[in-house]
Amino acid sequence: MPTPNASSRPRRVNRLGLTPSDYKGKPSTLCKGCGHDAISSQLIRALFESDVRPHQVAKLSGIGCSSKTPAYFLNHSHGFNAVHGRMPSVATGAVLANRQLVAIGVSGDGDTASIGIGQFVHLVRRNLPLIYIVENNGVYGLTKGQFSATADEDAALRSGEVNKLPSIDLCGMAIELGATYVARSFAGDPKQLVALLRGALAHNGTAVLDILSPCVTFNNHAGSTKSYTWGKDNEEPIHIVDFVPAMDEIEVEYEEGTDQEVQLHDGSWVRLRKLEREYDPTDRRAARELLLEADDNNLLPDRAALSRHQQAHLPRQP
Ligand SMILES: Cc1ncc(C[n+]2csc(CCOP(=O)(O)OP(=O)(O)O)c2C)c(N)n1
Ligand code: SF4
Ligand SMILES: [Mg+2]
Repeated sequence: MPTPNASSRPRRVNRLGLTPSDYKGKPSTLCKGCGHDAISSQLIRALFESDVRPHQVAKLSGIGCSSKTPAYFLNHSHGFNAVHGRMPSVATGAVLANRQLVAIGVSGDGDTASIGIGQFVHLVRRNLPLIYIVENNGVYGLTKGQFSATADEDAALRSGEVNKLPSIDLCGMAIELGATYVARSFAGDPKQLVALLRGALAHNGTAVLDILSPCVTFNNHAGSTKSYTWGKDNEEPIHIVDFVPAMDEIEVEYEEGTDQEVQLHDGSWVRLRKLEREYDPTDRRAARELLLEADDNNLLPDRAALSRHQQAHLPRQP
């Protein structure tokens, strides 16, 4: 059987008719393998899958490698790169000035837990509608890898220097401050990350996402507690996270003996036929004839299309 080539494959579009490429940004200038780039990729996916209108998004950040990342997703949106640790004030102004904005703040552990801690605290306390992403690598990546305030006690730098200060747990702090959506994830867990980002996009209030995001240049070695290996070895999911968007129930009303086409939430169509009142449900032969007639009239689902749909949507068998 001939396999469809790339050009004959249908373009993947969301409910706005946009493709994943419409959610991309400029090429990244970060180190190859940096956790921050993995987070940007999952943001692109989550925004596409949640049908977010790019022009309604405001991307806000401070200073750091993490704070550079808004340039690497959503080319067609608004953006403001604030002073180090001051993203929350700029975000507060933006969401108060325009209530329609989808505000996404991207920060680092230095930007949030060190210089910006006061701003973070007040933003969370106010529960402003903003997705607050902390790309947490335990170091100041941009200024060559000094410990930040989220570095774990006894974690070591590559140079051998050991952190003797207790770390600040941003999730614990956000919960203490009354935050309404708090999650911790890992840049190396795309499935969990997309679900959490989609949940954050649907949330009304501050959504704090503390994401372990390894710095491959300064903090990805054996003594680090923010490396890819550490993340993989110590990830203990509390839940299997998934996101199911809230949709209105679809209702139809039509006459007996007639057809009705109904559009589903994913944009696809289904044709319904209501049988006539005189139809006898105990007559096996009549039932088979009805199905054959429907098949002759191309009213049954196209088997090839159904099989393609199942392959694309059903979970793989173990
Ligand atoms: C007021 C001010 N103080 C210090 C700096 C220097 N500086 C730039 S980025 C940075 C830390 C960035 O660390 P983090 O927020 O964790 O981001 P990362 O680079 O690790 O992603 C520092 C201290 C600055 N730009 N401005
Ligand atoms: S220095 Fe670290 S945080 Fe910065 S881009 Fe490189 S790997 Fe990423
Ligand atoms: Mg950092």
